[in-house]
Amino acid sequence: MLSRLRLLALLSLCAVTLAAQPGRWQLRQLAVLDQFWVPECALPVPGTDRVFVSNVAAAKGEYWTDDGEGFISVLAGGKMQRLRWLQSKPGAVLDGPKGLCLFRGKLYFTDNTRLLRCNPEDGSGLEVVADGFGKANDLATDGDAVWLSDGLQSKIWRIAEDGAKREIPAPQGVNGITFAKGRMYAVSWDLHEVYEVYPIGGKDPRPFRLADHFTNLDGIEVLTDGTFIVSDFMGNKVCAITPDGKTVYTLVELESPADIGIDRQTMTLYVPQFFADKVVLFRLFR
Ligand SMILES: [Ca+2]
Ligand SMILES: [Ca+2]
Repeated sequence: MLSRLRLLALLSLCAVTLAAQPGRWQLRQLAVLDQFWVPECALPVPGTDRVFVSNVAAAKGEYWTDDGEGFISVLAGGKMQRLRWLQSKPGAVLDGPKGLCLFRGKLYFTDNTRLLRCNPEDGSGLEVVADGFGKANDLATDGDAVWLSDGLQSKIWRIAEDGAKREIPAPQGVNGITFAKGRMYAVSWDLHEVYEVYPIGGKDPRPFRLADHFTNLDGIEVLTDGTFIVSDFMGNKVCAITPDGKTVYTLVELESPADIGIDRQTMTLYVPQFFADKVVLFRLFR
């Protein structure tokens, strides 16, 4: 019996050693936070230990319904600080908060067909920036404007501070979007592919040709070294893509990972688990 256990331990050690290839990023789980209600997106606030988490707060299949239920949580120091930091109330209704972004001192978030913003300190001054989207999903900023993906209309919009909109070519079923070193990237849910897209416009998205690796992509972030981190929601995994865009490797398998966020100072990866009502914290290392 003992020798069998020893053999098993040895085998699992071998598996870990084989998985850890030099130069590749790995994850170590730090914590699992619960209490959320259909969490979609985690946004670490640069230079602080605060993290915003959007909660769609919906019954099964009602994730895009204007149900008057939705809230934003705040984590601090890797723990829940306030579950319902911003919650829906008469006159300031939230229906299904999803993508989050900080831009010029305001917290922006998508909410079904709308783009909203408020004061990131206390949630005050909630207002509608733009409306009329199909399924407003992720947000990102290049420092000049807020960019929004619409998965239903398969569009990416640039939205200025005053709400003025401009559209650029986007892949069908566009979901996560992000900026890195002056370039813009997007993932498609429907086509399970990663793309470079062009903020200037006039140029079609350039696919990475990695669609065989994924099922339905949700979030995308880029590390300083150029490594892409993507969440495959229906594929139940978070993967890394080498900076050359050619090689995919799995970092962790977990249920329904949605729109991931990274604290680049501590290299903490936040993974909202949409169907599990949890957010898992990992340390990225290599
Ligand atoms: Ca809701
Ligand atoms: Ca995102």
